[in-house]
Amino acid sequence: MLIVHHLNNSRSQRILWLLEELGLGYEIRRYRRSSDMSAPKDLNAIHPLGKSPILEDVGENGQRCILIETGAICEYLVERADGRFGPNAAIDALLYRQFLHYAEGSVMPVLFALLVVSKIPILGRVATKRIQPMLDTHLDFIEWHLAARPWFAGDQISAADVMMSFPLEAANVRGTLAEDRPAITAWLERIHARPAYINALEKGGPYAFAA
Ligand SMILES: N[C@@H](CCC(=O)N[C@@H](CS)C(=O)NCC(=O)O)C(=O)O
Repeated sequence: MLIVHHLNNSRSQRILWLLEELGLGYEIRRYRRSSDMSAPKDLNAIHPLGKSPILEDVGENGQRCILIETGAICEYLVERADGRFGPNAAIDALLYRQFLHYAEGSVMPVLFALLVVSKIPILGRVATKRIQPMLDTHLDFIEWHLAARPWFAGDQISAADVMMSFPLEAANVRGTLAEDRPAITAWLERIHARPAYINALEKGGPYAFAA
């Protein structure tokens, strides 16, 4: 049995979306962020880092496996679904691997840095001016990439698109996408229209990034 330890308004929404796309059965344990956006301490009882998503897989013999990191969880679920949403003839395996890691490895750290400095008065404005161009470089690269293909790894949607959803949704709601990135905007519209995405939103509860 698959259990998703899910924090509202967070990266773990991607895991719910992927599970819905793959049609795998799962349960959700919900956790609510506090006013400073931190996760409740109950999550530390599941994993010492206390961050979401956490996937718990309980085997028929009661054996319990705990997995963290959205990208690793996506790969695990793709394997569980016999490779669906993973590389195939319509998916470039190298692009798939690259974007599966790029989302959390390169884009999210810049977005997180922007979020942190935006909360610092005066000096934060100076820091934002230094960091915003770093994000713009990523967004320009992504725009160029998506202008040439409908999905991140080729002609078919894959777990690479699932991984890229959170950083691009976060950039979008913070107003950092700007109108001159039509390929990214069209990609966001495509993912938001998918029935599995909509089902995941209904199941996951509050998620402020699907605008
Ligand atoms: N790279 C990790 C990041 C995990 C992470 O930072 N999760 C955030 C949710 S967006 C969290 O749990 N934040 C609450 C906290 O740090 O207290 C992943 O992709 O799973």
